[in-house]
Amino acid sequence: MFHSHLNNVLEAEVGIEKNGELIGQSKRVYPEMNLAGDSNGDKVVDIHDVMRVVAHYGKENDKADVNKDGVVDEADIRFIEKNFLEIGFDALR
Ligand SMILES: [Ca+2]
Ligand SMILES: [Ca+2]
Repeated sequence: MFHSHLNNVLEAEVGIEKNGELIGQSKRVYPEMNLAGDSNGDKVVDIHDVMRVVAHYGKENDKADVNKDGVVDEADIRFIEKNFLEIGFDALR
């Protein structure tokens, strides 16, 4: 692994072999979007992120401000709700 490179690794099959024939397949992955809501940076969107947003609700807090609009509010809760229990590729499993 090189320094300054991201550690994220995603293994994905982009084609399936069926009866000796390769069948194409495409997958779209949006790691950044999938992890919107991870306010504590542990690569998992869960109750701890909700608690952080609630603790800073109505205030300025860079980490709890998921959508980076300058205030911690309902919109940030919605991001967590949307991605609840999403796990990052580089999360400890
Ligand atoms: Ca988290
Ligand atoms: Ca916000």
